[in-house]
Amino acid sequence: MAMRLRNLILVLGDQLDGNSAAFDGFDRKHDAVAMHEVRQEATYIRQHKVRLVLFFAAMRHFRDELIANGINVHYRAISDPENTHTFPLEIADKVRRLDPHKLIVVRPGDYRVRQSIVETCRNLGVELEIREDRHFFCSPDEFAALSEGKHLILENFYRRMRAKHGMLMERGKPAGNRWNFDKENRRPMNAASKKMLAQPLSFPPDAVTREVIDTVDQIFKDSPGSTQSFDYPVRRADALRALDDFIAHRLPNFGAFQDAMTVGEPYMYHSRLSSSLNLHMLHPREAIDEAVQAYERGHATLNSVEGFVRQVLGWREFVRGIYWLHMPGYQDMNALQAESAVPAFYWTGDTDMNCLRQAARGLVDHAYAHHIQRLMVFGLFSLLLGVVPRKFHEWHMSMFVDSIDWVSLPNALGMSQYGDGGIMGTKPYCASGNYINKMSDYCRGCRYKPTSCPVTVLYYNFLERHQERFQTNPRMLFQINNLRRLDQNTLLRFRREADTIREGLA
Ligand code: DLZ
Ligand code: SF4
Repeated sequence: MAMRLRNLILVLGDQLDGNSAAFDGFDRKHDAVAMHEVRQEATYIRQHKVRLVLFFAAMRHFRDELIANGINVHYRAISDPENTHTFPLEIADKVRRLDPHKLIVVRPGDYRVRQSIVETCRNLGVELEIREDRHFFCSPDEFAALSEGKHLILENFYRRMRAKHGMLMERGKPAGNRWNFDKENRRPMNAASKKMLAQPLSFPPDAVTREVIDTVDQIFKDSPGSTQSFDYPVRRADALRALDDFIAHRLPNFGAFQDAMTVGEPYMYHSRLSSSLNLHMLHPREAIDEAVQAYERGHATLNSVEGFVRQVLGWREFVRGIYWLHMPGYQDMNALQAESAVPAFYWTGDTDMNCLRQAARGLVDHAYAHHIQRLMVFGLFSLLLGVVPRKFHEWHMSMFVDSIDWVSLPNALGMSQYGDGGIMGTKPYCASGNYINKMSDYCRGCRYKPTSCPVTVLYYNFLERHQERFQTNPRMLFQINNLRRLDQNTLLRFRREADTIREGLA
């Protein structure tokens, strides 16, 4: 009689870490791993081809590493004719064939997926153990405890994380005696700094990835984007090389130019590590440790290193905490009662507004835009236009190589669209075209002027539409007062122009 399997470890596409809690106590003789490429995950929202290639290629490389380590992997490829293409049916098939005592999974990064696995195991009558994810510094329980009875804000959370984990701390105090170097991190690019830019290391596809590219081009030919310039890391060894490359060549200028944007440069001084981190090929501790060492040996300044640590140890952990604290209600929040759809040019870049065209071009080519393009170009325009926050999040999930529900929802719906009414941030990130003009060279190549372009028109219209709500918010007072200085004719003109812009984009 065949022996029953002891534990079947389910590894999801964003859990590619051989040291994850899923493998604690793993016994090669009695346990096995199951991984599934399924159409359900590729089509529940349409997805950029680069994103699909990244997930499938990284999953296959991880599978190969596990097999090389003597681990028994039951892998279902997307092109397998027997593929049922959903997690529930694939799990049911494995449970029927392998008859495991128990299924083990690390907490999925998507509430929807977690619910589906819980329900599937309940229906099948198989025991399920969900293990906490060691990839993160702060567990959902710890975050909930920190939030108990108060509105936890990023700055306080971040300081706690720094102190608790001893990151950039010197004798109990923050390095440099300051927690925050944001003021030094707002330099716009100029010709000289543009010349210094070093492009991130490129990882040309190997045979495994090339096969995935062919499959994606065949099966998902109607998906957005193109696979042509795919060059993301898909193996842990490459993710580590990408980290070294960032530390050596871009971290030193990361801080100063953190908020800058410039024509034709999708990456600038940003790390381009988010896809490797979010698929768990890289641990955030590795990234933070290397950055801190770069500061300690004098290779990078404190404002750069602190800015990077703030993103990884502060912001990234904070958004995940917010996600698990507020799901499932969070995804439908729409505090400003926005009603518009995502503009069609968000998928193509086909617009005469240069800021949006530049950001969308990088997106169509690489499934990537850096943080400030996401927040202050795409996010800003959607906020001002009044796009339904969940729709904006779904577009962000579709088009970005690094988006997983836990990270996209609080960033897109919450921080950028103010859909949560102030849980993530105390004020909406709204600004006029003048902000984009200050932080980029986009306006120079635009047919509009920043003082009267659609961004500015929609900005004043946004303030006017929501002034009652924001006039009591001290952080918005300056902007509301500026609005009130405009004469009635100008306001009326902006109102009419805003209506015309909305109609044109509907
Ligand atoms: C994004 C994605 C895609 C495109 N495909 C798969 C897949 O085929 N199999 C899989 O296990 N995961 C995939 N993912 C990631 C999931 O959509 C989702 O983000 C994770 O399961 C959450 O932990
Ligand atoms: Fe964007 Fe306005 Fe500047 Fe044109 S002028 S690039 S629309 S901010």
